[in-house]
Amino acid sequence: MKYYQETAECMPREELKKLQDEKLVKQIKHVWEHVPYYRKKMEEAGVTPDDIKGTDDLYRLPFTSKADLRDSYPDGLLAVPKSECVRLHSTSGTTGKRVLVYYTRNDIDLWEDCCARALTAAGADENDVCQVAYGYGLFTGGFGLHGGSQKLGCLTIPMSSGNTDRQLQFMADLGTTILCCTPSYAQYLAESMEEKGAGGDIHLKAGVFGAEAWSEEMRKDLEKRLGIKAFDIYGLTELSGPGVAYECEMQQGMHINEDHFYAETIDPNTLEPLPVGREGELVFTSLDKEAFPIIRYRTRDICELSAEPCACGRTFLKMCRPRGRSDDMLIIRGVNVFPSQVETVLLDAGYTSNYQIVVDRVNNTDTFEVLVEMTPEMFSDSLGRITEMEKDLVVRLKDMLGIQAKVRMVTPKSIVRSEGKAVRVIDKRKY
Ligand code: DLL
Repeated sequence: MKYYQETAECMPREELKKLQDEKLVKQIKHVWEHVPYYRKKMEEAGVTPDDIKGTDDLYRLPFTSKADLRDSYPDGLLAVPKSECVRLHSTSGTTGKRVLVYYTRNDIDLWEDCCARALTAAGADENDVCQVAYGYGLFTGGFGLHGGSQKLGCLTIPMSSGNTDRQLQFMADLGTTILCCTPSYAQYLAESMEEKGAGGDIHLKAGVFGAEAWSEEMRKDLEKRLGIKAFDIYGLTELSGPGVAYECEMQQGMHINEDHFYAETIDPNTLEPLPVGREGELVFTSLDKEAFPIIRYRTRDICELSAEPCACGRTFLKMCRPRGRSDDMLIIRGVNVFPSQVETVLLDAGYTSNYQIVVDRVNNTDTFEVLVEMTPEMFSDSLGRITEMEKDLVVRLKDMLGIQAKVRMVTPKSIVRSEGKAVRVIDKRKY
């Protein structure tokens, strides 16, 4: 546990607060002096750096939204000369213009430190072989975990995502002990491993899975099928990437790297800060980023924070698994539906997380269909039972969501597998 003891993770909370206050004061001065966009927003809100003495004054600062970041494309929020930057990553841009995020050498160091902490919390050390099967490239997953793993001294295998046969081959031949990828890709790897009967040659001990919402039921499923302990890791490009928060061996929420990121939850409608323990939208402020500092960034992720002391000894606040993004939330016939709720129902009923939600609007009414893939065993003894299975799921989904879904069983392997973030929702409605 050498790495973990050398970091701020177990700092007494009063000391941590002092550190956060000091860092915040500096960070605000930094953006005021170097990012005209932030300075203008602060001036409009009637705030100057002198008003910010610590995190208790944070509520006075304006929020930053994804739209602010997009408007500043390609480098409007850059706080240092480009010559001091050594890396760039970007969001996927599926819902609009990409957001470009820049890093100085220190920013990379800070980020890798966060990821090294996450791997340590999952039980990794220099004796481990860590296979990084998140995508490498503009996406932050691959490079983030890669840097953390290398910093920790693990033998790091930069596999990137895809080429599933080679992933399994390397796990067996190189004795991989830690697997890092999205939970949906882990599920695909587990499925392929079972099909090939390769389980006997693979000796994983832990998985560090994140980048998308996944449920407790999916954790249990992955742990059983891969013979591992599965740990959650959270992060977003705008803050640097993975490692903003991570699970420890207690597996009861993710510790936030609070010496680098200050977390708040707000009511997404009134924008008022909420007390710790109340569910709301997560908002983050970076405390020591150089190239791309970010102030009160609205993540759209809905979750709650917890100050319960953790048996692992870490003093950092924890966040629960995000229920999903507020912009992933579907409103179907006036009811809020998170894909993660559908997943929970399916896994509880013995299905896998290979499903797809299709929403449309016919005659001014929303239609809500869930395509559920049968496992090969279910398929072989499903003769005459399909209607029964569908009816059972309709009842279970109604219990969970409060609305009626149409359920359609589909044959094994008919839902496209994902090597990165899974696409679970097809919303055909025209707004
Ligand atoms: O997904 C960074 C990352 C890479 C995190 C690898 C963990 C592991 P983005 O592509 O910018 O960055 O997407 C960020 O993904 O706002 C959440 O909605 C979602 N997300 C990330 N981690 C989790 C998680 C990376 N553990 C967005 N659980 C975030 C649920 C997650 N959602």
